[in-house]
Amino acid sequence: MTAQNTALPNTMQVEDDRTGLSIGTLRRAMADNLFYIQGKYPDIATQNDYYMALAYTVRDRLLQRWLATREAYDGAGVRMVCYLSAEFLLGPHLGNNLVNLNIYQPVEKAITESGLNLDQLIAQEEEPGLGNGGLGRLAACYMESLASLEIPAIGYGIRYEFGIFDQEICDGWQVEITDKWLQYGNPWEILQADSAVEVKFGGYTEFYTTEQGEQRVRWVPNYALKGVPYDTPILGYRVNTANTLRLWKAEASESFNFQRFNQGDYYGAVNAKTTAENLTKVLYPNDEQIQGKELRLQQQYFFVSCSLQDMIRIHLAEGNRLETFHEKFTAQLNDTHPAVGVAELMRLLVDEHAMPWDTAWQVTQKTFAYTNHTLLPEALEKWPIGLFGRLLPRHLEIIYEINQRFLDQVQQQFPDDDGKLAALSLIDESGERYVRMANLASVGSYSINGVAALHSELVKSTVLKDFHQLWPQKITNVTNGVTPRRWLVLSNPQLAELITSKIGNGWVQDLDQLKQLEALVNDSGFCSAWQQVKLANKQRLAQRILDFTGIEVDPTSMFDIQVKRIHEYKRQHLNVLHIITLYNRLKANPTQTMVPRTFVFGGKAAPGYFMAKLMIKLITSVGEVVNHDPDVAGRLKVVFLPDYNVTNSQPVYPAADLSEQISTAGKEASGTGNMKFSMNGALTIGTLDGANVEIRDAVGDENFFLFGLTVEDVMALKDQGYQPKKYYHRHSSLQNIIDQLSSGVFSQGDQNLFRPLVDNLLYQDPYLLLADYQAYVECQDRVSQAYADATHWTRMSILNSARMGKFSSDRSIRDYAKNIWQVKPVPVKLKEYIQANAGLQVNTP
Ligand code: 26Q
Repeated sequence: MTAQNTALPNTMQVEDDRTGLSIGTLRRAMADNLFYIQGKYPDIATQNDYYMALAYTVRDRLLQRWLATREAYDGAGVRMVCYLSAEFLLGPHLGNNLVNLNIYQPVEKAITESGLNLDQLIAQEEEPGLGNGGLGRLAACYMESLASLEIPAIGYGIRYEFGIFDQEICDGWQVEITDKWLQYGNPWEILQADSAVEVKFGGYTEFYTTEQGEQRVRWVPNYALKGVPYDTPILGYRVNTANTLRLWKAEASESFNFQRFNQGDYYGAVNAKTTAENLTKVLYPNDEQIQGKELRLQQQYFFVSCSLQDMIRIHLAEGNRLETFHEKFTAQLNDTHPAVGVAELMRLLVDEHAMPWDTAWQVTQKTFAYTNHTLLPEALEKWPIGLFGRLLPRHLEIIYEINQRFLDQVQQQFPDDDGKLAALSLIDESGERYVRMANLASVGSYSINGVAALHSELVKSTVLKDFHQLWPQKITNVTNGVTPRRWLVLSNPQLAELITSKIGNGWVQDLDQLKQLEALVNDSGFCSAWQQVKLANKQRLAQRILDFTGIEVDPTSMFDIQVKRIHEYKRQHLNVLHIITLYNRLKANPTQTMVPRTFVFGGKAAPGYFMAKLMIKLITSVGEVVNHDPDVAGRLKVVFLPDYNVTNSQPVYPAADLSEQISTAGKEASGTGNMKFSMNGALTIGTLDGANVEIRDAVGDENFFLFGLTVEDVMALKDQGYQPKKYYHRHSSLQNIIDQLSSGVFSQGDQNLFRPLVDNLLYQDPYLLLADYQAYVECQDRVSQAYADATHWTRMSILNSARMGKFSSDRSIRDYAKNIWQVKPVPVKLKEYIQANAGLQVNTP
């Protein structure tokens, strides 16, 4: 038995009937919960009933830690991190909580002894898909690391009734299905009806004079909603810290709309309720068509206003003055989605708490910090002034006021530089007028960061160039990271055990310790154990592929995997060009030797993003041809795994040999999947983009397959006038592929199906696929050669894992804590449940 397997958890300081962690106590708790919560005897219980019983059993243990955590923070008087994010892509809770509570093995034993299967129960959980992709998943990793590092933190977001859509593949096309994650109930959340707040919308503003004779502004809104918080405890790894994720649900505000009731308009009042609840109904997909959607701005303002009101309430309840607000809270803006918070905090302080403007502005600027996740100009958020002013009239005034004072200051520093003023202004006045959310976030924050070294440099030199010149200290870098608890211990238990058997389990909390594996790369026993784990993981994924798609794949072939949102800049279609290249080689010479490969794709396309959906059809269509061609003889398989989400991704990373990170240089801010692959021993084929640059630095050039244009090359090529057609004429194999796509070779003779894609490549190719094609194929040939030498490949695989310490989200959070937030850990002691409940008393909320 390895250290990780020890049955007695080290957090178990207290054993009692309600919260104990021994097998006997856990079994009894499960039986009780099946009876008292699900209302079932074992003989009629379903798998889902057992899942729920287990989930509540685990939740009881979380709650004990969660309450202890709140008590520890109450008196501590320390600064708390508030992570404001429109998305938290948590993934399923059960397995992760078992790992972090250190009761995975005892629970597995208890479940097995009861004749059940833990994996099956874990698979019952519907994941909360409250995010689109990287940004939302990053928020989830950060919440886990904050708790693991015992840092006082609260995550604030939206409790969407429908998360990211489920994806089905029909006839090779994506079909979107509503995500009904709440339909069987959510055992991990706790409604906190007492802490509901009111949020106002619309209407107008007016001046009034106070009794003291001061002129003030009053916002007379059109309607108001109620924000109701649902809390989910986020437990750290083997600590007692369980922080809070507080997600807001919109409901009708009875108090505001009471006139309706008084007038007897019962149906009108009920109607208002349905309208109100629409606000948090659905997560918006990260779509090109989204610009200017009113409901999206309502969502953003709603959750930010709820959260800031909540923070102010906590602050005042602890007997503090609002002048010290920033000493007790720092609010991290996860991209610009919560940036309206800058104006909202000003409004709350100035209008509702009568603070002088200058003081309020100082507090505000010392409260917020902003993380930028994108350089794509089309992805920078801006709101038409008309829409903004109709929904948030007072906030628009406040933004104008902030802008005026800010630009006055700029003008003093850079007299007569109208270009600079126009670039820095919070208002885009180049055509139709817009509020620029990145500028609002930048002006209102004490720190701005990018998410990888290269990205942060590009933020300084492109999107926020003028801000960087104005405030050279303000923009910094915090390279993203991922939590090794979910992405190694939970997803790849066999590899985790192998590692722990050699170096102990300290690496789970201190990922740099994986370095010790370097000493083992020449240990043949260790290398073959490493290979066996990889093979077993590939066999498991092969089985899932068969179950999900009906396609049989060879677990000994190279698993070449690209999983991420489907987007032109991520270039899944470049990967396809390579697949067709190999296919054509086999067609030309069926007897040639070739390293067998299984190409796996997964990812969702935004419902309104036509080209991305066509890319999915391209992948599945090429698969149809390649997978069934007798000349290929099974040496190439192409698979599209439907419904890529956190749950479905967990078996993918451990099974990868090759990780595809092939975005056009300068377009992928960081990437985080790249880190998950490498940690699990996959080698990367990638461009010098996002965190790939740092991953390559860490693992060594010789353990990374680099290809393609650099950011500078891309800029130079575009400057000189890029002509994709030239590359088409230059490389006959490329020409051949493009012609095959046009002539219907992969679309059953349909010459129109892929025309939009082909025309885009030939005449625009904004992401430079054709320019990078040759280098990519040559690099892939080097990959195949390397793979043929299994011993060498295994060494490179081990070195990738061994050198990934930097990419733990613990390191990212330590960077934020030290360089940005200035916060320190607060350890939490457990209290005995019985003792904590010795007497009952009634408190006012
Ligand atoms: C915006 C307006 C309206 C509706 C939706 C959106 C929206 C939603 C989500 C815009 C963007 C997103 C998500 C962006 C995202 O995931 N970015 C990724 O962030 C990761 C974490 O930093 C990086 O690793 C990726 O490189 C970056 O693409």
